[in-house]
Amino acid sequence: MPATPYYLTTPIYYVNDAPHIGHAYTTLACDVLARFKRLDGYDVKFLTGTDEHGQKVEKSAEKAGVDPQSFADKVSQNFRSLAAFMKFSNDDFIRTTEPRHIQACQAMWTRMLDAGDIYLDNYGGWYAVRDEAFYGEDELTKQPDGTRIAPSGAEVEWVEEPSYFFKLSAWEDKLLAFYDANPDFIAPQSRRNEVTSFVKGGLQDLSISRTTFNWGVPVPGDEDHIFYVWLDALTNYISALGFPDEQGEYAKYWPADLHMVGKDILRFHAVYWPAFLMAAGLEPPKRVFAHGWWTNEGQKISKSLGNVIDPFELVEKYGLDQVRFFLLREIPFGNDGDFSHSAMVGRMNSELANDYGNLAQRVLSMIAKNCDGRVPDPKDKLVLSVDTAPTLGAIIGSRELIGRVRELMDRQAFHDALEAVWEVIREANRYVDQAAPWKLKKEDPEKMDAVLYVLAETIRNVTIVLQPFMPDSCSKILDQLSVPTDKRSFSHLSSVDNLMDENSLVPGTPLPKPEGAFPRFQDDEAGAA
Ligand code: ME8
Repeated sequence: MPATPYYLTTPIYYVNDAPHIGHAYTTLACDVLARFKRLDGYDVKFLTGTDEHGQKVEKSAEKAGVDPQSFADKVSQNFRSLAAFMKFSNDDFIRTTEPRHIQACQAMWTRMLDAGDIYLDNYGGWYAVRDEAFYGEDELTKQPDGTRIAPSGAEVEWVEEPSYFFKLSAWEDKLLAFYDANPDFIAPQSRRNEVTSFVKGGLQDLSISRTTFNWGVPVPGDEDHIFYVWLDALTNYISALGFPDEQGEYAKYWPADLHMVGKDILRFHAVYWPAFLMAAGLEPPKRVFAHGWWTNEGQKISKSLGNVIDPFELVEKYGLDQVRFFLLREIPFGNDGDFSHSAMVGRMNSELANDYGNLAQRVLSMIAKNCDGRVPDPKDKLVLSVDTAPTLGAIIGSRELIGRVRELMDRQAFHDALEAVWEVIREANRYVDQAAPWKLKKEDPEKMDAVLYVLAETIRNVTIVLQPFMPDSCSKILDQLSVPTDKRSFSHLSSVDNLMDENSLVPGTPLPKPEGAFPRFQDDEAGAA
């Protein structure tokens, strides 16, 4: 049977600025999920890319004194470098200035036009270049100096120009019916409620073309107009699948299983995008997850405050897997989170170094020292040692783990998935203390072998499950257990009803010299952590 397709996407990032921790966060969440699904046997397509048109990019290019295309080329490259640096496993990287994308946008326009959902009129209203969004008067706050700001804090300006409109108002009931029929379409639940009330409040037709500048996709058949950047940008999710060709990748991967976005751009993905698609006679995506917002030591991250967190610097300071782990472990996915040095070091030292690293290090060193550096042979004591173990849960738990974790990952509950793994890790550490294998060396060496085998198997199972989060460190630990590289997917986890099966560690296999995978972070600032 061919593997089930799974298509997931990040937002495409504006090339007005260098990538920061927020961008890395969204792509990281997708990367972990993509790796997880691959290990679980899916045929995954994971897309990221850059959003290169629009007034915001044009203005940034102007400020930098270069033409928009050269500017986009340069900044887009920074996003690619970040992806490589963070070991993101995206299968494609789309840029909205590519011919494949422009072609898809124009085909999308033609379909919406042919369906009778586009008409020409004049637009007069407020526009925020920073958000590339139109706002109604009632959404704005008037400042003492007479200027207005959007709910996002962005300044707005009055725009008047001829414009094509999309008949969004006609889609209100169909959108509500769609949300009703697809209760998992918007997550988390609180966001779903927000979107539903927004739509129930009434939708206005949406301006979808601009005429006062020209950095955009030309509207087919009317050279005075370019696409409104959001219609252009959203279409990336299908242009990367070869649309308008509806065979091939489009047939295989659309509708997308998941669009991962920040809460700032949920409305575009959960309201405008499904309406555009339905108008064009195409299926809406299956799910949009809006995650929360990171602040830095309690403050909003912004260029003007000078507190932008550079993901490159972060990784140099703490290590790649440590940063990957922290970002998904520290806060329940969906909530806002605060980055602080002490929280980072706290997680590194307690959960990575003390819990997981120490478990692996203790068990592997004992095996190196007491079992001649080979996987110990539990013989017939395996069952006995498990039955008599004070904390039977360690190994049994590790074998059941994937079922729980899979269910949590399908809800993008990364934090809970990691908690489920840590419950087993903590349990395994208690088992080490209680079974005290170092004492058994003299008293009952066979039992010592069985206890160490149980622990090594627990580490193998837990580490296979953790690979998507910390690929390098997990690979290092699996190397130390001599697990062959083609035996590291979820189908190689041991089964619950058989403590030793064809996937389990093979007694007698020589193991390399153990090395710590998770060093402690030490500095004065972290002393209290
Ligand atoms: O909105 N915390 O691009 P963008 C968490 N081009 N996530 C953050 C963040 C923070 N402090 N800051 C940014 C755009 N993000 C459009 C998208 S998609 C068809 C077009 C993340 O460069 C978060 O995912 O402004 C947010 O939604 C995205 O970056 C915005 O990136």
